[in-house]
Amino acid sequence: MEVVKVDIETAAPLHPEASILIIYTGGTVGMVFDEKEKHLVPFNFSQILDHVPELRQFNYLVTVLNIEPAIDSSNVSVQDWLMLASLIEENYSKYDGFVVLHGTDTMAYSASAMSYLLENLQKPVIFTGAQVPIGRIRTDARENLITALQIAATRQDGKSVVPEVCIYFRNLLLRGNRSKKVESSHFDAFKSDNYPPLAETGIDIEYSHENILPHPEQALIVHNRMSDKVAILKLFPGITKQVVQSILQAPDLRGVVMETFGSGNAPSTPWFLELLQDALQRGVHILNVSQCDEGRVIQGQYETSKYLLNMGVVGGADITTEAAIAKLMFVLGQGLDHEQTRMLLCQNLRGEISL
Ligand code: ASN
Repeated sequence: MEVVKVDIETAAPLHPEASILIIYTGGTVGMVFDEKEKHLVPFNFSQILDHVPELRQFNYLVTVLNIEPAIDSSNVSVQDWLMLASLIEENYSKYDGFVVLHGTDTMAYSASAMSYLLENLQKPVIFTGAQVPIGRIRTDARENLITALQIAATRQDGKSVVPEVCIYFRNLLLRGNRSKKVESSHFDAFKSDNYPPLAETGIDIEYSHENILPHPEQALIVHNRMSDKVAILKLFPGITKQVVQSILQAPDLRGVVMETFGSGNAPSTPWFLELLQDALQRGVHILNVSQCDEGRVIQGQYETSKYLLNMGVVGGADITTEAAIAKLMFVLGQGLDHEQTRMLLCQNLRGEISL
């Protein structure tokens, strides 16, 4: 993998309003139609002004870091997340804000992962992308990119207005670790059902300051470890012992996001309880996340979740599955003992849950 730097000629003022780093990772946003091959191919980002000539009007200094080869976001890996976090670390003092162009399919996972890796973030890291490639007339890439740049550049009293990892898409600025991709064809691809938007855009960009995380006092800490010894176990009526066993007894497993029903309920069949108990006794952490997009896990509300609480399954409150798996990978990567790991899993680390 290679990182190629391209400086973009915007209005190039002597006194720029802000300096922004765009990191182009891949995804539909950066595609054009290859007439010869008859399929979508990544375009060379040095030509971005041909596709978004409006960038010339900005009083910002804009630099693009192009990740080559571009990543279709279905291929994004833990290594890519760590690389992205270290690129932001290396460039943190040089820029006022960061825009990450990323495929939409796994953007909510990547934004969640980044929220954990970048602790005490004081500057915006805005993920965006597109449903229609930048080279097409009806693309949504242009509007998404332009507004993401404006949000990344917005400051008040010398401080960034949104010191968070966010997703900006269509007309919503959402906290990254509260977001989900909910649409594969319409332009309003992301939702955050359990947390209000941080801003909505129309004629103006209207920030909901009360929903935005406060500026941290401490300096940025960039973490560089995550564990991939994790799994997601999605329950469904009729799930068999073999399926649950194959997940909970996977070699080296350290953590499981268990997607349960309603407010955190699961079957109470003896073989299921025994498999859970066995995994917990082997030190596997189990994080209970609801399959419902709204509401929260309340272990103990029903009999079918009370035993989970008693066994030591961690209630995930209103966390999304995307944020839960990223949190598990992050927390397990920290090399803490069992109890400390469990405590971190219960805590609200980056605004991902309401307690
Ligand atoms: N397959 C693409 C991706 O996630 C979809 C997109 O960006 N709209 O990389």
